[in-house]
Amino acid sequence: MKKLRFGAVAFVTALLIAGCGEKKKEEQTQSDQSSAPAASAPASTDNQQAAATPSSSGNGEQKLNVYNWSDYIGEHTVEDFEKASGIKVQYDVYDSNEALEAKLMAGNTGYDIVVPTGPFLGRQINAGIYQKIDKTKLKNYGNLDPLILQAEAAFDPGNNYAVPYFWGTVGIGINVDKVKQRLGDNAPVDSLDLLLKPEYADKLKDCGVTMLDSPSDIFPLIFNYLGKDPHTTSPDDFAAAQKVMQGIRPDIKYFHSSSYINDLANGEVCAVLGWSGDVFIAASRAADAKNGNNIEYHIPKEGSLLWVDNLAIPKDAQHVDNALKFIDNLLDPKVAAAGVNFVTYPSSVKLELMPDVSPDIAKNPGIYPTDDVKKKLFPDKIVDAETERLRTRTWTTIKTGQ
Ligand code: N2P
Repeated sequence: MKKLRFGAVAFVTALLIAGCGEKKKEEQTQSDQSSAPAASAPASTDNQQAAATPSSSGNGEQKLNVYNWSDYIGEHTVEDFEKASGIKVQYDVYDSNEALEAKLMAGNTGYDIVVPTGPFLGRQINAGIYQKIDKTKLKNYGNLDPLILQAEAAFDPGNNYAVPYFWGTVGIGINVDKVKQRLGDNAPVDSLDLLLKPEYADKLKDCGVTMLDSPSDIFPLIFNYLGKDPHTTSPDDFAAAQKVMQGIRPDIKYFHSSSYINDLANGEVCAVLGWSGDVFIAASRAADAKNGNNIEYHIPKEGSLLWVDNLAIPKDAQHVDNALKFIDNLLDPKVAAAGVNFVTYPSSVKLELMPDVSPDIAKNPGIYPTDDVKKKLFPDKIVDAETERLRTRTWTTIKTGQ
């Protein structure tokens, strides 16, 4: 398989110390956490969240407006922080870097904290939309894994503008019984063949195949699968990826980046290309519901993308001190461990500082990949504007089934 480039080696090496499993959690209802006042700027929520317009008035206000990925924080983290700090948190969620970026570039979001993935963070830093993090106000900063900091420095030189949060991989989530019923016991469940080859995908169509609606996650995987540089910018390579996707497009029930969690848990879909922790959340929900759906996650044997999401403070944030308090709280080992146990993503806080992380999670190679698996992972990379346009155009063509 592929040539790991420079950064990749450093990045993967960087994460060799991290370790991880499977979990038990109740369904997250972050919408319940957002209470939200009224006022000026922000925004709405992109998904299932009740829209609200948080206030973003002046300094000293006991408020904080957070915009995070859905299913991406400990069950009680927000309410515990509110109780301890007296700060009222307006908490909204999204499930797409592209959607977040569009909002951020338009400006005046009213948000004090957002959580972009590495390459998006890098591009947004270059666009000048973030303020530097005052690390002197983060007493827990030293808890961060230095190798993850080093990896994120590829996007944020000096780690000046962001604090790494959770990280993970892109992989295959399956309903074991439904897939094996259709493809037999030797189904290639750890290979992208399962989803990208019509001979398999056609047979899974009736039980539901889905993919992330995230070109920045899917294209690198397909390029890598095809033996190309995961971050190729070649139009011919995009055409080749498009051809692969068009071959299985009729088998895809939908492209969406959060609905698949519950659909997988409930047996509405049987094979997904999704994010690691999200598939484990689906597994936990199915187990909690005792609905007989046995969900597994597999990092593709062909290799996968290892990504890191980062906490950042927009330049026009109105509650910077509160944002720093919230970020510092997320870096507290107990809070971070509760987050890991609930969302089943590895934290950027050093694992050895979090004895509260469930051993099932810490030892689960689908969550904390083993050293061998890490060798197959490659890092994210910023794409140039022209490639971004090509990527978006190709993705739209694929999704619309043209
Ligand atoms: C959380 C998904 C976050 C992963 N549900 C995207 N980087």
